[in-house]
Amino acid sequence: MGVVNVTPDSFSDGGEWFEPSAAVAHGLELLGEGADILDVGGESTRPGAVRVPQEQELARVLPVIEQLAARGAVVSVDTTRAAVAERAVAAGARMVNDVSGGLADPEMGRAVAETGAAYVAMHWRGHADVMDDRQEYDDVVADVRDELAARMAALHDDGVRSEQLILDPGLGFAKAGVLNWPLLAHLDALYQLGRPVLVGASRKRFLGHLLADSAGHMAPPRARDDATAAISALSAAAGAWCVRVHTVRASVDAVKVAAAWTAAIDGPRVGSPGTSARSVPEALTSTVALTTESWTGGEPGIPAWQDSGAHEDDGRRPR
Ligand code: PMM
Repeated sequence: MGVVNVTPDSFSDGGEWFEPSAAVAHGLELLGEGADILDVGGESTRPGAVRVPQEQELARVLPVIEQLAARGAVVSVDTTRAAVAERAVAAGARMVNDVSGGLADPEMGRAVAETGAAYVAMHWRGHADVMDDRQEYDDVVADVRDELAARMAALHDDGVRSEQLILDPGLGFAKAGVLNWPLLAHLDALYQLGRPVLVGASRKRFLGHLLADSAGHMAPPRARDDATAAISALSAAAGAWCVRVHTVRASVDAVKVAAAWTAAIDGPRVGSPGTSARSVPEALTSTVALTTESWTGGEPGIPAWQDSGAHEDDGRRPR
């Protein structure tokens, strides 16, 4: 999944693709690098970010979604608002990526149920202005799993079908640097919930801490891309379904390495006992074809898995 942030202020690439035409061009470029899905977002979730009004979010994402979907791209909308999700699906998005897992908008479950779109439910404890104050865990892996299980139950009550769901540990969201590693090392805990898992580690601050120089200065976001690709390989080898990344090419290669590696052990589903964690969610395969074949700018897309921060990132916050 390639990231297309249509925001002036995302922590990793804020402002770069803010004009719709630039965002569309960037999305097409990511497809050319091998992305299977494009995740279009109009509201920054970086720590401390202030929310944008709904109309502004719509104005940012809709033209980009329309144009990318018209080019045959499988488009996801990165939003916590039900109304944005509905309008985005009407504009051609096939997936709703909600970093709040339905907690930010009580209407989200109903909207997702009605659209039938695939839905990423991420672990979340509050909006960007408060999330850094909500990092208390008894056991981060078990707590994230249990809180996601509670979200799944609530979403089911709203009518969301299990087949629509994809789960995400929410790296960096209400999680200080060191809290992210156990979540990555224990993706299998999320597989216990029986749904595919998406990992969003790309350029996050815990990587900036990991790669800090000898003076302790964090590596800047762009200097985290190689480490991101390493996480893509390890996540895929551990059975993750999808990685959400800012630069795609290295992660495509990383996933191919992981697929070949795991196939050589004992088949493609190592790390995901009891669940088809690497298979494409039914909501994407049954209601829509996960393919970029009609996109004219490059090779037909084959899902790689099947084929084989108001604060600049200054290190003060722990994501
Ligand atoms: N992270 C960001 C935004 N959206 N969506 C999911 N599902 N998982 C994530 O980890 C995630 C996300 C923040 O990164 P960005 O500001 O660079 O987009």
